[in-house]
Amino acid sequence: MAYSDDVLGRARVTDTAELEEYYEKLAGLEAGALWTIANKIEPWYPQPQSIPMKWSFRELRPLVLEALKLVSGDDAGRRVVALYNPQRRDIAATVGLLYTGLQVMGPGESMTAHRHQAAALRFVIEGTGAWTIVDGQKLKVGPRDFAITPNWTWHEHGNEGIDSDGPVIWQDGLDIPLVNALDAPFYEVHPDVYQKQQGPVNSSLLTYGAGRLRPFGDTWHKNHSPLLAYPWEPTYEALLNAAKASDGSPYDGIIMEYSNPLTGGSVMPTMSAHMQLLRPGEATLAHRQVGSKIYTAAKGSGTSIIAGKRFDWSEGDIFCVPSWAWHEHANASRSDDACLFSFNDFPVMRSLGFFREEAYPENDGHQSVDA
Ligand code: GTQ
Repeated sequence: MAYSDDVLGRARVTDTAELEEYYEKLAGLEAGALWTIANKIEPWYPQPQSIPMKWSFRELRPLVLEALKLVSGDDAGRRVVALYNPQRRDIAATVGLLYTGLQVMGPGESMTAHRHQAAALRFVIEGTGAWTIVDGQKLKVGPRDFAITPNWTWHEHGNEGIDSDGPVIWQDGLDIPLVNALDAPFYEVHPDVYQKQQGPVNSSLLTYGAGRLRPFGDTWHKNHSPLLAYPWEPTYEALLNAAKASDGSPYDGIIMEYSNPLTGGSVMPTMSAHMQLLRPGEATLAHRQVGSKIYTAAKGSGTSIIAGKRFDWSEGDIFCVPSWAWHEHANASRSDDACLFSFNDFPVMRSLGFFREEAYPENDGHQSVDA
């Protein structure tokens, strides 16, 4: 594949004084000559404005906790420290059209109910008292649990711990920048401020949590998973079991997608999430995909090389991989496993026919690292 623009079929007009004058006349009519921007707006391959980044949990944590003293949950709406990619601050994106942030809730706190067009997911980083009510269903979530708030579902959350339990910090992942890029956002506050809890706690887990078994004659018809919470213990167990049976992926180690138990597909139509296990000493090969990914170091420590840049991570750190960026991961420990949680916009790419995946072709599948 030739990437030179100096070929037939690419714009290669040399501007002259006469053309400049012509462009000005077009600009005066809010129009323009396509050939001046054609190669920019139709690049050969994805050119994300987002760059690979890592946010250190050790550095962010004290600032996240400081927000507890500075703003009340009610005034802030959600007390969240958002993570921005430098060129994407204006659209509040962490990478591509995905957003993430660290939300903190003190013991006994609860936030009011609302719903929005954007879909949300949660990954609990620390604290034991977290709960959320999603469309009437109360879910309790602990460290490394994953939960979803599908788009336009009523949701509110809080921390029912007592003072000695300490605050909860969980990671929010939303497709806000995507929804806004499509000019499709809506938002509503709940007419009763708080929802009424319906049914027992974790009822979706009680109903749909058995994996291979599904309720016979079930009439669930929504476009998101009926299972709203995915606890850590069975997730980790599934990874350990799979590691006994297979070598997993050369690019991702042992990797599982949190799936809709009825369809086997992604949990929500715009975002999917994974948990992956890197065995002691494991280093994966590099690959790239169309789609943006946000990772959280869930367990252990390691290093990822993203677009030739090295990022060391340990528990709680968050890092991102822009679309079409080469990336590979390594577990830093020779004795302990490491786990990475991640979420992505692959369901969007797949449903639009945009998804592609490629293995790094040179150097035995590993990138050279920038000095
Ligand atoms: O919990 O609904 O981090 O609406 C940002 C926007 C969380 C939420 C965020 C939100 C939420």
